[in-house]
Amino acid sequence: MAFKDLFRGKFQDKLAALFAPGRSREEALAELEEQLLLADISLPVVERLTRAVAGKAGGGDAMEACVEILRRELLNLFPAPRRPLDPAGKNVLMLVGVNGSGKTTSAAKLAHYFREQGRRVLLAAADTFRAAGSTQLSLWGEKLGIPVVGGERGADPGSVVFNAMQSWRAGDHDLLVIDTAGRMQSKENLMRELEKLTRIIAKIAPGQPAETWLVLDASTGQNALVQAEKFREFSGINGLVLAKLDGTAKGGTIVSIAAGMKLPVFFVGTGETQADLWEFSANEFVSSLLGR
Ligand SMILES: Nc1nc2c(ncn2[C@@H]2O[C@H](COP(=O)(O)OP(=O)(O)OP(=O)(O)O)[C@@H](O)[C@H]2O)c(=O)[nH]1
Ligand SMILES: [Mg+2]
Repeated sequence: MAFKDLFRGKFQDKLAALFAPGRSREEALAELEEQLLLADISLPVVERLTRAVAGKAGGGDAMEACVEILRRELLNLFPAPRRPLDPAGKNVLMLVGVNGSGKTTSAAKLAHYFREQGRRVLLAAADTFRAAGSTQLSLWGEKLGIPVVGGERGADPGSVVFNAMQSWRAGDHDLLVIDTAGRMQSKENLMRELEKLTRIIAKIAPGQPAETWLVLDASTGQNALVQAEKFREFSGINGLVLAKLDGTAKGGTIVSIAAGMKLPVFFVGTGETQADLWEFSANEFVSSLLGR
């Protein structure tokens, strides 16, 4: 499924009915508020959006005017875009997140994506916690023809990261993509482990990881903000990957996170194969949400 088609026919049909002729202004605004909340946009953001639209609702061509105000306000919520990973540089990208959010799949997809862009990519399977954690990424590596540094189950993830950093530094790779074990943001000891991984990386290569991205399941809803805050505290995340966007009508999570955390969304995942990864564009996303 193409990224721009993800939300087609979901939110915008409701939007069309909202400002139909004959509706009262109060009715339309109350319903807009409800629809935005149902799309999983957080209450403060919804209030801000409806306030902006409130000035315009009612009257003949109100619909178009409202949509344009909504578009402008939604776009304003996103932080200014930044290009991740200087193509000429030698970089480390680490993926973190709660259990099952889509890290391993995203690591494989991203490795594939950047390899297609001409980068020489190395993968590190630093999930030694789950029995299948390292195997899963190794299988991806075989399928994609990308080397993977792994470790035995129960091994110290720090040692996997250390080994991968050595290969990356010594070898022909310019991008190291590190997959980490899933962890609940409330588990302090596991969060400390992440802090340790970051320290190991920075010690070997100051300034790295250049990117640490939180992989979020797109259907997470408001808990995403809590996750983002904790992972930022322990691993200094500076970007987001939104996985499983194909399984949800609730793209609103993206809006809430963007507004709340001021974190750029770099990629979205829309399926289980390496092709199901899209570079995120706030413009395309908002157009898709509004259906125009
Ligand atoms: N439909 C869909 N499924 C996805 C997507 N990304 C991942 N999945 C599936 O979601 C499940 C979990 O994905 P993983 O990549 O293993 O998640 P993880 O974060 O590595 O999980 P842990 O390592 O256990 O924390 C798998 O069955 C994936 O195939 C996506 O964008 N769309
Ligand atoms: Mg995993």
